Amino acid sequence: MSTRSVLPPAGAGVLAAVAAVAVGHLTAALVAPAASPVLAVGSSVIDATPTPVKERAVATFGSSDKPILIGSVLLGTLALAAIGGILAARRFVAGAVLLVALVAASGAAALARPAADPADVLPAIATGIVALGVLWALTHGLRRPAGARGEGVSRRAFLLGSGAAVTLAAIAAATGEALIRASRSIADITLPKAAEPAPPLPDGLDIDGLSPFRTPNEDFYRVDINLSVPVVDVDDWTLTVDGDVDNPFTLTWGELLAMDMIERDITMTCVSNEVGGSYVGAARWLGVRLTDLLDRAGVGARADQILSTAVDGFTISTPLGVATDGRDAMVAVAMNGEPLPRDHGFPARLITPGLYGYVGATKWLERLTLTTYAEQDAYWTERDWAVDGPIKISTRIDTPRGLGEIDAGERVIAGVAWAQQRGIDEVQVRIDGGDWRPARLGPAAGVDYWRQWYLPWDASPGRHVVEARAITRDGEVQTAQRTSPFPNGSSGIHSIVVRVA
Ligand SMILES: Nc1nc2c(c(=O)[nH]1)N[C@H]1C(S)=C(S)[C@@H](COP(=O)(O)O)O[C@H]1N2
Ligand SMILES: [Mo]
Repeated sequence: MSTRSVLPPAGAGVLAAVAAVAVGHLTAALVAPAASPVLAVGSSVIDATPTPVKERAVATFGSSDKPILIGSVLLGTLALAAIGGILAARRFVAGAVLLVALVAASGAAALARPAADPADVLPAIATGIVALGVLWALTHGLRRPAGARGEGVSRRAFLLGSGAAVTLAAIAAATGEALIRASRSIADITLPKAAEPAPPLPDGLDIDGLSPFRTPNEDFYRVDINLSVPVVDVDDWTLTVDGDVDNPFTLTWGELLAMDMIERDITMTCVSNEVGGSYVGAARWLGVRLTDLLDRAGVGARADQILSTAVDGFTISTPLGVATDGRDAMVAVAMNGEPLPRDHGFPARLITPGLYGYVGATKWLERLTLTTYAEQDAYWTERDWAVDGPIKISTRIDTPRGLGEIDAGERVIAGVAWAQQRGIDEVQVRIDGGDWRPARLGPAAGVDYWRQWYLPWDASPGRHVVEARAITRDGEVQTAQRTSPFPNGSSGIHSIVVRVA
């Protein structure tokens, strides 16, 4: 075989490997970054390397030991893939077997990692499919039809195919890398201990169909204007407090984490939540008390709002007087014991108990500017939403489901009620317009947290109207009044119709 006839197939093998490794990297970014083919092989090389050799390598290469290792694995792979390409040009199966063996090695390496799970083999599978597909296309698939002038793959088809493979590789690798960088920074975070921990959350009621007392992060409602969630690397992130302050300052992620942390159980709600709706969730938040940050900056006399800005430029304004009236407003970094999920504002967000999210819960926070309403508008206030959004007293019937059908007999009506900053003192239930009867309450976890409730019900066949309302600790009885969700939140008696068979 001449050099000329060897080079294109060798190149085909290399391109197949590059595209495949890139797609494997992207797949790994989605399942388990460490299962990325080259990284997985690299890690098992590290694991298999005797400690003295490792130490030698570190001594020789210093902190570039990892890039050098990864580079060597990649070069070795490409060399073998080139041989695979040459073999494949003669007999496709021969080359394919070599590539599959390489891919299998990466899959085995991924699965051999401590804490590996079966899904970690997916990057290897994706790698294998792309490797074989590109190899086939460049060595056989693009061949001229039998009988056409010339033979083999035309130069033009080969170049087009190669271009496509390189483009695929570049896009997949870049996307995968961006995802991994961000997810790695979340996984690596060690949360500080709270200087002011919350008491243990009491065991809530465990009733079929009733919201759990604490909403798991993955079930927490998400409301924002973002099509794609900002991906923030904490190494590039800072929090600035500026505007009408004596000492504007900027904190790095590490500096923020070094501040005293408070831990609080707070129920959040969206102003767009309709009576009975699902835009409400209850979580344990860990963060820096907002007033600690403001005191450090020294707020000037003119400011009447805190304008907070997210990394994507979105803004929220929070009334300064409300945020600093003694409630536990904070810049939160953790939710239910984990760093904030990206959907919920990683790495830091504002939480203002008692205010709807649009005026107090800025996600992906990066700046707090002390200013005035006269001077500056935020995203929603510009759109004429109320500047102050205190959460209204609310009750929701979780079970039975509205418009649902249940069997007659001993049933339970159950739900949640919240009136942040005020607390729930009583929940009452009324069936078919009869008397309001007190429901039994679940445990309390402070005025900012919702309360579960339930009432046993001997359900008779037929169609029934079930209503629930709450009474706050300061004696306000929820009324049937139902205001429009915009601009300042709906409140009203949750009323459902149930068919009992
Ligand atoms: N950066 C940013 N923060 C935001 C929003 C947004 O669109 N962008 N939406 C707000 C609204 S309207 C609500 S109700 C809460 C919702 O927070 P969650 O998605 O974590 O439940 O976030 C608030 N913070
Ligand atoms: Mo909201």
